[in-house]
Amino acid sequence: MSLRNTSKFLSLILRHKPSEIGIDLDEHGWANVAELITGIYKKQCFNMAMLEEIVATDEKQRYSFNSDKTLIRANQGHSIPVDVELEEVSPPDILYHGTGEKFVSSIRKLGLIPKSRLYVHLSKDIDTAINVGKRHGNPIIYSVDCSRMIADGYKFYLSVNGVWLTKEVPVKYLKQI
Ligand code: HQG
Repeated sequence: MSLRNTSKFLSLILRHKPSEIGIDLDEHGWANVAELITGIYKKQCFNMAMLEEIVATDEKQRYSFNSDKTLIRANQGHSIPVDVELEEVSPPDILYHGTGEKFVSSIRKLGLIPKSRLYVHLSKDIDTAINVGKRHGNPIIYSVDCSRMIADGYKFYLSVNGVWLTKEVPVKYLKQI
């Protein structure tokens, strides 16, 4: 398996399904590195050097080690309920959300909801949002009126790898652009 595919597998384990290799995450989303390597090794050749390379070279900086590299977690994107100690940060006036055309009619009714993840993911620029949207087909971009949401008491978080997160975005704060 290529390192890229192993990275996708790591994302499945650390965000969605640690049971796939028989491990657990703690309440802050940390997996024990020794257990993780042993678990992945049962499926494919894997070692600490490969894990370190994935973490260092991941284009979205999806993973973090703790200081002595005995623990590892995904920085965001989870579907399982863990508290990765996200920082609550005041957002820019406008953020963007890229999605697929097929979701538009539902978004018009319900606004943005996290679906299988813990948060709605927002991007700081349109280009990033287009790339996120393309994962779901023909991309559609919404702008999110964060200044109004903040004034109305909504909270925003910034993951350590720069993804903006919020619990939901009701329709009135969205504009298709
Ligand atoms: C859509 C990637 C119907 C939502 C990216 C999205 C991101 C609705 C899809 C991160 C809806 C969920 C997350 C509603 C929202 N009705 N559809 N009311 N509200 N949706 O993959 O934001 O590579 O869970 O628009 O870069 O696409 O994995 O979320 O299209 O940061 O690290 O439901 O995943 O990062 O899809 O992507 P996803 P997302 P990674």
